Amino acid sequence: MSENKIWNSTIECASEDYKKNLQSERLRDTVSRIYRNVEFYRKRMQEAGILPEDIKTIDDIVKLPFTEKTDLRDNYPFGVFASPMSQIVRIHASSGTTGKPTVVGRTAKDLAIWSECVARALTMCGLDKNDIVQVGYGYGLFTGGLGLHYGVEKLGAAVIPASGGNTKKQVQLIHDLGSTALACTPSYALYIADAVKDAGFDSQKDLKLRVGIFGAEPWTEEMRSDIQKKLNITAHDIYGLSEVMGPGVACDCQCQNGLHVCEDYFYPEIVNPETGEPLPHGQIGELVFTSLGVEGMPLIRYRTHDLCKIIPGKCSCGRTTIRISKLMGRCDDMLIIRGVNVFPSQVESVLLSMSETEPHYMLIVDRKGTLDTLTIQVEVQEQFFTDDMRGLQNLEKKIKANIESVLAISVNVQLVEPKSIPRCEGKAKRVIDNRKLV
Ligand code: DLL
Repeated sequence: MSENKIWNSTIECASEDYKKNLQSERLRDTVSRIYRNVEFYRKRMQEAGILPEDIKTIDDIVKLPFTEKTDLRDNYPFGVFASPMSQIVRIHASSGTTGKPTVVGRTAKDLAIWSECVARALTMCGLDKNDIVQVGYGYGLFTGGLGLHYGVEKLGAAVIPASGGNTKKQVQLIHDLGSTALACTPSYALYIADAVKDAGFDSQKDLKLRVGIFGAEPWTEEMRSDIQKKLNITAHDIYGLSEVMGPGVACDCQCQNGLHVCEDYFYPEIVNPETGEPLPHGQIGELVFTSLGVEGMPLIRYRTHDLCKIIPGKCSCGRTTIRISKLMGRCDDMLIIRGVNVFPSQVESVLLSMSETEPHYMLIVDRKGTLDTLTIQVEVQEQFFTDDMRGLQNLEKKIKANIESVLAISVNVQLVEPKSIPRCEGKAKRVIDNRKLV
């Protein structure tokens, strides 16, 4: 295993005592800041009968109430800001698929924290100031582009602010400018890998790419192997959410065994998604974050709705920061079909384990009478999509059997032509749930 450097070993390799003291001090400051400056939080704490003085150490965090995305929407746009507008220097917003967007505000200090966290992440990925990092995340209200951008500059590497889209141009830039790293969503990385092939390039011989920094959507280990093979790179997983900061809250190191959390700024907990009860390390549940040291919009016990577990034990890279497992999807991504829990990632794993299929798929859920049906559209590899109807029927049966054995419900499989499922330049859309329209 290659020896990657560590960006900030004082923090990333700190002892438990050091971390706990720092987290406790920052939690006390954060709680008194929001109590003073944010009416929403003051009311919430009063309702729960808690005063800032009740929070003495990080272990007291469980006394504090949760914050939900709906709380941010109810206080739209600036109601949970803890700094006056004169100190806010950046505003981002998440795409409001259901109604109003969620708006976040950052001070200059917050932006410095963000760049620090992304620089740590990029160092985990084995990058340094000699690298050329092409950022293919969208620039704009979405935090992906600008978040990565300033982290690359902080690292001292060269950033190519390509933004999302214009895929042919992305390939040309990777080739002509010798980009050594690509940051984008994993689904877009696959799209780019196809475009590299279509442009007649061999990723091993013609490109200098060696690292991928992929996140913003769930992806499986099988997808990671596929991208690594197709682009001849090491693919890293970067996690974050705009409400809490943006990309860089956590990232995996060369061990690719869990994502190290910047826990000096974002304290993670895992709770039972139904009851909110804290769960012990090693158990899967909903990830919850509390900001520590953030000024503009600190969040207290923010329910991410993302599912994962905390990985117990130390990582062999030398960092002592807590690790979360690869994200398993969102509580609200989970489809319940005829009473059975189904995650799109389960289908992705099956498709990637088969040589005839592509990892491009769409889950379509319908309700016929009282019965839910799940149809999975699957792209077949070019060489298998022939006029041989019998061959295609057999392949369809094989895919259906493989998926049914994993999901434990019956499904319809529809083979579709190569490249017919819409590609995404940002986050992929994998589910159409027509039941919601009924
Ligand atoms: O997606 C921030 C980001 C940008 C992260 C670029 C990584 C890279 P939002 O648009 O607010 O922010 O979406 C946050 O995306 O709650 C997860 O459900 C999902 N997500 C983000 N990273 C990962 C990941 C950005 N590595 C939501 N694996 C989160 C799985 C992820 N899901």
